[in-house]
Amino acid sequence: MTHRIAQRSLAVAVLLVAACRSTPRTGPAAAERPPAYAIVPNPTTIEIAPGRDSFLVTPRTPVVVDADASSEVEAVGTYAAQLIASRFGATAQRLAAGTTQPDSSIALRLDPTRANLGAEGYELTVRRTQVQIVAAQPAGLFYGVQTMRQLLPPSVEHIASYTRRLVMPAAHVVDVPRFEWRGGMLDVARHFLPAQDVKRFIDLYALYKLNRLHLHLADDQGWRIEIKSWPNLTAVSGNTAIGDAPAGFYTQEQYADIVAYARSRYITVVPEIDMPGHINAALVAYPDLRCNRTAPELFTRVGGPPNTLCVTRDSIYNFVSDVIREISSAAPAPYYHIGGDEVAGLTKEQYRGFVERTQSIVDRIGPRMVGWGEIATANISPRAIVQHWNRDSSEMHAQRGGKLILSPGPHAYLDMKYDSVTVLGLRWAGLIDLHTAYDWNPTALLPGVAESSILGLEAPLWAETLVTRQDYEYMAFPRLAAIAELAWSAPGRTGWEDFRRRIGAQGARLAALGVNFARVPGVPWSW
Ligand code: TNX
Repeated sequence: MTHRIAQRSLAVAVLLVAACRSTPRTGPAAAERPPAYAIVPNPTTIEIAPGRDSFLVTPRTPVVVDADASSEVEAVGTYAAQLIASRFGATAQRLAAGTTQPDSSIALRLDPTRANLGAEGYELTVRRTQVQIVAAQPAGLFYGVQTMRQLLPPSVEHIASYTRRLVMPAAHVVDVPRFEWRGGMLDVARHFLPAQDVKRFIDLYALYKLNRLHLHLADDQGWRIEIKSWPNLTAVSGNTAIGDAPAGFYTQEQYADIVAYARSRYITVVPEIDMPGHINAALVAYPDLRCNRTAPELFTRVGGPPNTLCVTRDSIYNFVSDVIREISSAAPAPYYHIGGDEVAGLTKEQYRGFVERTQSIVDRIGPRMVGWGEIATANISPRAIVQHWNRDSSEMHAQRGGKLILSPGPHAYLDMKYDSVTVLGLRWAGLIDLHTAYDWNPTALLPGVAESSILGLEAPLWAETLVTRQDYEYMAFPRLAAIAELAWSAPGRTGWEDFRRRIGAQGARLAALGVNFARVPGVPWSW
């Protein structure tokens, strides 16, 4: 009886399959498939030849570096070894002096004479017998490893798969970035991300060759970094957030650890304490920073009150300089972001006076000052960097010979909703689907601003509506990869139709990494 039913259903199944096979393609189009190999950001040149000349990676494939390699090169090799060896504790192997690269190994080698590769470029060659990554500087080796990673199947992302054998197609890639500043920003002030979640973002930034992590460490709703000389900042405001969500702050040691982790992935952390507005959390903790010396109400909603530092009172500059000094000495950083956006309640003169006086403090301490577009109205030095975000005054900074970071709200704001039914996010800068995030031209954005004034691009992720790491990931991916490609790839190497297919191939990799990316429509996602 059972046997007969089974036989009959087998017959039905065979008929069904036959019917499907012979049906002409009048129904829904066959599912579009992403390309088998696709690198994001798109390299400057890439040739791939899958087939007989593929290189086989097993858990025993060694990553080798030259006998006299620096410890930094060795560290990149160890990073690569752990990626491909599917075990923790794997390390790069130093070749014995005078020996050549063994067969079936992956070699990382610095060649300072390859000046055309710049500080971050690399050449990757995959043959059946060997893999080689060559760069002029260690950062280039690191990016070569990221490209090699994307040539391997998504299962490489599963750390512990001890039996795997991964096939890497023969390939030749020569690749250099377009822009020096390829950034993302995390708002950990409106809601808080614990250090381990920030590190996870750092790892994901590295996958797409981003090299700046801007941390928005304080705003109206919370203060997220320990300042030893002003302990109430975190004692009072370290644990507040929008909607009274659970929050926290980083001790200086934790912050230094994040900065060091980022550095190991060739990412520079850019700390921001937003001033003189967006500062309510500090005013609650220290009412004397306000002109009327009375504590404002704690603010834990979306938006913000117009309260500012009392910029005309000399003593607030002790606060400003203590904060900048402590953050800069907790972890030395080449940049310091002063915020400076959306200041209501000050005259133009008061605002400009604050920016100029704060600039002299930052200059004295050492890092290069960064600020939102509005700061360009002050008399700042061309060494400062202005971050364009809205209809602001960034162009003025280009005119004085200064550099800009482009974060245009209508394209690069990862907190905007994808479409009208996206639950998370805001919509003041418009709905930003993947196409809108990708299909814009950085050099045509601001009239009168030449490419030479553009230091690079950055995608801010504001977090008014984001609570969990999964929320942050949903808004960041895949749009962050779109901005990363515009920042890395030369104009002739970008194009929506091609990107749309290549990002589809990233789906299975992001899924293997457990990233809660938005499966946006119109992309042939791989699973
Ligand atoms: C504007 S961008 C802000 C932020 C908000 C964001 C929300 C900028 C410099 N200021 O304070 O979080 O919009 O999209």
